[in-house]
Amino acid sequence: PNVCVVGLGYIGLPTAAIIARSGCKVLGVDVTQHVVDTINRGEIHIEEVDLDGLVRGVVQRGLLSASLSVGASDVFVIAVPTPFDKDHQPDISYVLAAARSVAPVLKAGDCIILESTSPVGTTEAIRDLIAQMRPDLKVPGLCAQTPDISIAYCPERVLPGRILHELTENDRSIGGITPRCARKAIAFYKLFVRGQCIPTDARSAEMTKLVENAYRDVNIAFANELSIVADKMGLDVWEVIKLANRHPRVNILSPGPGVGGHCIAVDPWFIVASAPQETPLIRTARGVNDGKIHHTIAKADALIAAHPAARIACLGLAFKANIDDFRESPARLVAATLARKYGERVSIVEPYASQLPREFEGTGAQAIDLDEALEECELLIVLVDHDVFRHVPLAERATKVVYDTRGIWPDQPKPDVEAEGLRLAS
Ligand code: SAJ
Repeated sequence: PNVCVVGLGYIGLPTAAIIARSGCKVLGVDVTQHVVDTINRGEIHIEEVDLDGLVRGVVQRGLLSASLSVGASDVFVIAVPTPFDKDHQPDISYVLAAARSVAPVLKAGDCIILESTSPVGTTEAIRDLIAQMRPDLKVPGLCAQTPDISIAYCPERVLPGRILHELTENDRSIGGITPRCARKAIAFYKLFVRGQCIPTDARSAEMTKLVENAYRDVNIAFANELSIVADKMGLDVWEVIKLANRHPRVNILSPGPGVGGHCIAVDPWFIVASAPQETPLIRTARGVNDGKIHHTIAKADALIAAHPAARIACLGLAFKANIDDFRESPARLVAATLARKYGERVSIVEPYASQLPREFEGTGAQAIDLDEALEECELLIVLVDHDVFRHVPLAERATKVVYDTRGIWPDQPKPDVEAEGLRLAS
């Protein structure tokens, strides 16, 4: 089939490239001219392992091209952002705009697939929009006869840094507006997915996606709460978690400076927005994870106060290990707050950034490399578990004062809790 992928971001572009690699002719659509031009040159505007070579190859072979406007196709994949507003209400306007752009070129036999994380009911909203804009087409679920088109929801569930691998290997839930729609969508995904494609209805698939990320958020919140309790008790949370996880049915996740990224900190709110009274746990988990950022700052403050002459290195700005994605990053927030407070005493080490983000301008904080930090700074605050940090041998950090929010250096000599001011911060 000819395929049109609407939205060429972190999900849409890798998806478009993988579909093209399977031999389909793919038109990628984006609202940004720069993105369209970059891809048509065979280059990419985002960082993801191996994506550059893949895109270059499929563009050169004429299988992938980009455009500002949607064209006639057999399958339409929508992968646009679904942000939330300041009251945590989901905003599906980009999804509806994408559907609106697809409607005029639809023909009998076509299939529309939504991949964007969306509140329950969004796929039906697309269906209703198409029915309204194209009264000449029989749409699924609204007519007794065999429909002309298929509409399905198929959430992505790939992990940044492993997107190309997970796009093909992960199982997929494929929710049709009707069972026939699910079968049509599965036939399409089978072209490039090696994992199982499991049919369901659209609303269940929408909820499944939200539940996956809410599950992770709640479990990280448990770990983060434990870390705050352990600080209060003067315990090493990593030691406690390591021991507890030896139980055959316990698997506690890792505490950190908070939860970042564009999914886990966002998607739980979509469930809360649909059922505000019924979601105390999910809402509390969000609060615990956001609160962990402030706990981290307070604990760093206490440590810095206890070492008034120490030069401070913040290790990492990314929202998680080994990626160059700094959006919605708790590490970045903590580091920027410390930079504002302590100015020139603060240095930032981020091997994945070519320059410091704007909010560091004028603070006096400097970007330095890891070697400089190990030579010049007495106080190290580990904010991201990048492998390059993890691999620093004990000999190079044994004499440092360390606040390791990620637990990457279990062999670090334990600080004297009272003397370092750690207990004060809890
Ligand atoms: N984090 C912790 N402790 C942990 C695990 C993660 O603090 O034990 C933090 C990370 O440091 C990061 C945040 O959570 O700040 C999120 O990182 P992540 O690796 O858990 O997830 P994402 O946001 O990169 O990708 C998630 C994945 N969802 C699940 O694992 C359930 C991915 O499969 C989804 O496709 C993606 O969200 C998405 O697009 O929804």
